[in-house]
Amino acid sequence: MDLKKVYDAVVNGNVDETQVGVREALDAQVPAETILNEALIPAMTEVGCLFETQEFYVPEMLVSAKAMQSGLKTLKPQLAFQEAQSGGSTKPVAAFGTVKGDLHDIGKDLVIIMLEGAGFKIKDLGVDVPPEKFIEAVEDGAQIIGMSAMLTTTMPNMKVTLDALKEAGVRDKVKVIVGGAPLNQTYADHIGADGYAKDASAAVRKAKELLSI
Ligand code: B1M
Repeated sequence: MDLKKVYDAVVNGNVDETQVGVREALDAQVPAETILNEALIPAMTEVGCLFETQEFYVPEMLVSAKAMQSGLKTLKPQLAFQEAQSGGSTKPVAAFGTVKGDLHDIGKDLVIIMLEGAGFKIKDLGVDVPPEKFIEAVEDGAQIIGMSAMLTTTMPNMKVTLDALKEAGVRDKVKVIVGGAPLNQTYADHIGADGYAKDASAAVRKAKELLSI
C-alpha cells in the first residue's frame, strides 16, 4: 500500500485525511511501526525542512503537528500492543516531560505511548516543565525521569534540571534518560544523564536496561 497519502496529509496539515489514510493502511495490514517510520515521522522531517527554507511558517508547522497527533492517536492502540508483545509484566513508574521553555511534545508523547505499551506506569508532566516539577515527581516515587528537548536553546535546561535534582538531594534515587532531535550520547554524557535514546523504541530499551527489568 502507498503511504504517500498519509505523508502528504501530514505535510498539508489535513487531520481528516491523515486519520483516514492511517486507518486504510492499518486495514491493509501495514504494520503500525511502518506507518510511523515511513510516513508520519518523515512527513514531520519534511515540515521542518520547509520551515527552514521559509516555505512554511509556525502556523503551518502547527497544523501539521495537529495532523501528526491525530495519526498517532489512531495508531496508538497498535503501537502500544506491538511494544507490549516484547514487554515484561512489572509496572515501573516513570515521569516524562519536555524541559522548560520547550513546547514540542510529539516525540515525548510517542515515547510515552511505547513505554506504556511496555508496561510502564507513566506520569506525563507535559511541556515547558520546570525543574521543580521533575523533583516533585521523584518525591512522588518516579523511578525514572525522561526529559525531552527539541531546541538547541532548551537543551541546557536538562543540565539545569539535573543540577536541581542533585541540590534537592534526590538525584541518586532516580535514573534520568534524555532524548530529542538535537541531542546525542556525547551531550547526555556531558550533562551527566544516565541514558540517551535516539527514538521511542530505543527509549524503551534504555529505560528497561537502566532499571534492570
Ligand atoms: Co518547532 N522547531 N519550533 N515547532 N518543530 C523544530 C524542532 C526545528 C528543528 C524546525 C527547523 O528549524 N527545522 C526548530 C529547532 C531548531 C533548533 O533549535 N536547532 C524549531 C523551531 C525553531 C521552533 C520555534 C522556535 C519556531 C518559532 O517560533 N520561530 C518554536 C519554538 C516553540 C517552543 O518550543 N518554545 C517552534 C514551535 C513549533 C510548533 C509549536 C509549531 C510545533 C510543535 C507542536 C507540538 O509538538 N505539539 C513545531 C514542530 C512540529 C516542529 C518540527 C517540524 C517537528 C517536530 C516533531 O514533532 N517531530 C521540528 C522539525 C523536525 O523535527 N525536523 C521543529 C516528530 C517527532 C516524532 O520527532 O520530536 O524528534 P521528535 O522525537 C523523536 C526523537 O527525537 C526521540 O524519539 C522521538 C520518536 O522517534 N525523542 C526522545 C524525543 N524526545 C525523547 C525523549 C527521550 C527519548 C527519545 O527520552 C526522554
